[in-house]
Amino acid sequence: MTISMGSYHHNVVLNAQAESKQPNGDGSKMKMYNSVGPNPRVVRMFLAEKAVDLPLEEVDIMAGVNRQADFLKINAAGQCPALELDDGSILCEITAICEYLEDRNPNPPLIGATAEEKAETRMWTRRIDLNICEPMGNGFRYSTGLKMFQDRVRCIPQAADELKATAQDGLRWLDGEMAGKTYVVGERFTLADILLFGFVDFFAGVDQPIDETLKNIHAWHGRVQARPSAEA
Ligand SMILES: N[C@@H](CCC(=O)N[C@@H](CS)C(=O)NCC(=O)O)C(=O)O
Repeated sequence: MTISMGSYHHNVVLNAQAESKQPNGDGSKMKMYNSVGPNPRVVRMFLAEKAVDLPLEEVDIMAGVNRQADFLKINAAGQCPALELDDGSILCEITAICEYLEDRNPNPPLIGATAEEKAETRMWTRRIDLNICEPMGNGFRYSTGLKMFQDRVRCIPQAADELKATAQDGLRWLDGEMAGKTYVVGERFTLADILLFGFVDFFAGVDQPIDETLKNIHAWHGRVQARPSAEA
């Protein structure tokens, strides 16, 4: 693929405890268009948990390269990450990418090993995405991130505070649901944890700290932060 975006290549951090493997068998040409921000990190963490070694090509989203014609040919939505498959086709949207990676690399299961486990993980992932990640991300775009996003997407600055409060409502509800659990679905570490961690960890460092009264979320955050994949 001939795109010019001042990019360079490096490989995702691996889970040191697991044996490194290629995503798609020997000779795979799969790679991921990567950037700063919570969305690519979710996929990098997912890969690290599975000890899958994948080349990353950096895209400078701060400079808006992702919104220019060359990158729009890769992802028409103009966002990162994007996964390029062996046949050159492109897969976008982080939960869809993780689903694909799980299908290609079932172990360790991060979505589930049975129909019931998979459905449970998808249920929590969807709740977290809709009730926490989306309002959190838009709350940021419409306030702290306004300068970066105002010429890229429709921004609604007057909604920012309410969106941030909505995300906090979602976190408070989840905090209650997490009582007595190690991870979001119980004892299994899953995509739901990785998604939540990617967003909460990023936005806590920007403009949406985790309320100190959310003890279960804080304890969970510490457990996930301690996993080697959190370095991805
Ligand atoms: N729904 C998308 C969201 C992707 C997204 O918002 N990525 C951010 C980086 S964390 C991005 O590309 N931001 C730059 C922009 O939107 O211009 C997904 O699931 O992959």
